[in-house]
Amino acid sequence: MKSEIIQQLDARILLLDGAMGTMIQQYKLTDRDYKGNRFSDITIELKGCHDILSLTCPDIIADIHRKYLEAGADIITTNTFNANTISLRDYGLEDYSYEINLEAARIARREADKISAITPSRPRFTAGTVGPTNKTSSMSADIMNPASREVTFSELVEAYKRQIEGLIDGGTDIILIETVFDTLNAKAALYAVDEVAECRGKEIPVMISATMYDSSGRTLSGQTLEAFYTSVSHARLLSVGLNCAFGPSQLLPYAIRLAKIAECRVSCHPNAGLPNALGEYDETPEAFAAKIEEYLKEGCVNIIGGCCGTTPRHIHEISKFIDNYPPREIPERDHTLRLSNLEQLCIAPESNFINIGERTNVAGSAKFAGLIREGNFTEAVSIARRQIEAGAQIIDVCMDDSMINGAEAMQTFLNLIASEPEIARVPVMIDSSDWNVIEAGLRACQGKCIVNSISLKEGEESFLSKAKRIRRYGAALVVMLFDEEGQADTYEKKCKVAERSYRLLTQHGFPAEDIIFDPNILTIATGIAEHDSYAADFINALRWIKEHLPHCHLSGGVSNLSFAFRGNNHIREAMHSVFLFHAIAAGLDMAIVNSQMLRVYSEIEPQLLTLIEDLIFMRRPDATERLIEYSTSATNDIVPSTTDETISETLPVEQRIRRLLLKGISDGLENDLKEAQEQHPSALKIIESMLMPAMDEIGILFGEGKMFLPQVIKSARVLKEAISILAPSMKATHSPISHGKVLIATVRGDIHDIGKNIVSLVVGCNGYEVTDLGVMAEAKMIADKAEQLKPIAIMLSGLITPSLNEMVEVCKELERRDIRIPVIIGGATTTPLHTALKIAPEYSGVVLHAPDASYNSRFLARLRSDDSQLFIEQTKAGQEKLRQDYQNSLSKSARLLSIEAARNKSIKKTVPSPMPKSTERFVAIDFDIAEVEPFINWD
Ligand code: THG
Repeated sequence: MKSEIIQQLDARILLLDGAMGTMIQQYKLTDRDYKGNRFSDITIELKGCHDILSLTCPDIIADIHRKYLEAGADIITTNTFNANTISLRDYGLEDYSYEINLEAARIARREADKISAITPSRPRFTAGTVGPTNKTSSMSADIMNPASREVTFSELVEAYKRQIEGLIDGGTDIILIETVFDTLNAKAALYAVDEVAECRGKEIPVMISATMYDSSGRTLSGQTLEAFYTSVSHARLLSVGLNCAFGPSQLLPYAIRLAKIAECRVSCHPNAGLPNALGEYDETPEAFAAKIEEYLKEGCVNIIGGCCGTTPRHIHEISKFIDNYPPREIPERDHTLRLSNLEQLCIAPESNFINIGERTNVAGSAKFAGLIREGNFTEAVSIARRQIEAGAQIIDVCMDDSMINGAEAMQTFLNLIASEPEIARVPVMIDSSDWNVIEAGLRACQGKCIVNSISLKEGEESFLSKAKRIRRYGAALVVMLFDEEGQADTYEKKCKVAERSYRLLTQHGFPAEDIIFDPNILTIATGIAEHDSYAADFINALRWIKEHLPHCHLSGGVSNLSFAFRGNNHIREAMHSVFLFHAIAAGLDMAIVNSQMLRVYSEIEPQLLTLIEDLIFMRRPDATERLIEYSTSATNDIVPSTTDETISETLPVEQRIRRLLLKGISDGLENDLKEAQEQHPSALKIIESMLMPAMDEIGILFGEGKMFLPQVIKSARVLKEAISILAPSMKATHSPISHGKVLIATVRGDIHDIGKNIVSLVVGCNGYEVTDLGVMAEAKMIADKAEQLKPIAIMLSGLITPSLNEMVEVCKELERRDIRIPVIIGGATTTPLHTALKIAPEYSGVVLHAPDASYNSRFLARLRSDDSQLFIEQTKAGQEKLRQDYQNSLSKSARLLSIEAARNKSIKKTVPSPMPKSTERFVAIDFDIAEVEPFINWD
């Protein structure tokens, strides 16, 4: 049976009330009124402590609720924003938290019930307001000590529990966790709700609502909107939303963004504009309501209302049209594994392989262990940074060591990295076999982490109770394949334990996509015959799990594999790359690796490759001996590992540059480029004939899974460096005349800028004044700049698939502002078809697609020329034809499909592919290549 509130939300958009504070101020209450008789002997001033009024002036609070209900509010919010022990302590009133919440909930309940009785078809609801408190748990208030916190997660949970118990006991229908500026505080509130719900034996519907701080679109604690949603999405939310912040117009783009991703209902209750110099809100009820109507037109909300500065008149204006619009529909769940820290990381079936940095592990790195033991956290933090620079997309943090207080070290380390934006960007994997250390870690992260790990080692009860706690903290988890009898070391046992773990977890409501199985990568080539099958068993188990346990994910700790070759990094790196190559093909989604130490699969000497594959796939009984023999033979000494590689000077300069790029090494780059410039005076020729072909090769290797992201990142960094070395001589050869301005940016959500930078350089050399907005440029920022500069063209760049959508958003924003400047689209995932089908229709100006970097200068020349109008018309006509052809092909294939379906009676269901090879892998790197590739016709 659906609850009454769900039935109502299914049917219509619900109207939330407006501000409590603004209304209270109108009563011009004195300190005496606030204190009433009951608190008259308190010496400290209570004026301004609105929450106490529920005890001392209940009639006024009831009066305000009634006014909002009469204005048409469906949900009224209790007067309890600061009624938690932490905020009340400022007034010495912390002991009254429960009572204040209880009474406030009762007042709201009475008023709502009175009106519901009059309008039974329109039942009214009460939401217990839970504010953020006046302290933050994820940032330090002490500049000198970034690891300190003025409030801890556990203190917040206690405070919130008291408040929520009062609200629930007072009969509140919903808990509204609002004005979230620190997601860790909010997660503590969600944790408290869960505990109270369990204790009271009932479900508590929760609305959660964040506030954005500035136009960067982040919360005060630095999270993007997507990262915020991911961090709280574990709670079975009634709604997620936004409130307070700037006025309704400025909040709308964020509400639209949230509506796209939220798998629950969406709410929004903005301020009545921004406060003026006197701290008052000027937005009139009519003007406010007109802006709110935009939300309803966009179809992006299920609950709407007002925050600071709004009054019953504002709410009444909205009530006039609210029923004309249908509520937003909730999208289907897509089973993507979403993680977060300051940013979001999505792991979908078609995603690239994710690498997790292993170096911040006291058990896996003597250096890191030494630093933690001696308390040198500054250096320890820089190890995390270096891994991320080398391409780690998650970091594994482990403090399990007999000489270290694990829980303390975990907390300190995580607190410290939380204040390093470059590190806190990526999600954390909390690696410990000690439950206390895991909890200490979970209490220190505002993002959605991965717990590494739990298993059936101690039986089902302990396994499930840990999983339940982990869920309450909002994390995903790694399940190691162990059971009561020990480690699953054969293929059959791995499959059996995985299936049992999966069944237990999913039956208890744990989402399958948040389960990451680790089938144990064990050491091979130990000389013990039973160990020979470990690698093959792992790989086969991956395939079985992917096929039989829907939506779960797969991981492993790769460096374990090669312990037998400790001290010989060359062999170890090669083993890891070969193993990963095959494991990824079998379905491995992520792995704990040393991101700085991965070799390129195709660069492994053929002889060594054969020896390793013999070993992994047990192709010969003497595989171990042969590899050992190889590793100790003299010939092998001349091939150094990636860590200390130098490149032979005997190779021709093109070859040397190619190898530097391929291996991501910049030592000697400058000299080699100098030498190349002696042979080819044109810097451009060097880019064309040496750098681009090498990047092309990297793109292909990456596409084939023979290179991993960290390696590609290293190569990209060397390419960048090469370009910056060549740039001065390119600029010098060009005249300083200006052909006009252009604006260029990598769009929001995307940080890739190699292609963009090269285009920027090339276009600059062609005599245009380039304004480069860098990466992650918001639509608003691009439009603002375009209005200000009035450039000849706006160039949008993006590497990843989500950038395609973002480009559409940018064009919509330009359209909204009546800008008509030509837009040029470029980047790997972009195509002429997508441009014609999805982007161009949103914009009245022309949208050009540049298949590679050389097109940009050509387009600009055409746009400046006398026949520019013709060029624009031809482009638009070409795009219209593309759209037509596409429509025709669609209807053709639809017909074919229906014939096929009739023949087969049913269309085959798609099974999860055991080979999660994405086209994005190809495309991703192709972009940089495509964009930087042919500079033909350039000068
Ligand atoms: N599965 C899961 N978690 C794991 C593992 C796993 N966590 C720990 C471990 N295994 C993965 N991490 C490492 C880290 C380092 C090394 C191996 C695995 C390693 N270190 C070098 C050595 O010991 O020779 C470097 C030593 C040094 O620099 O001091 O190999 O399987 N879920």
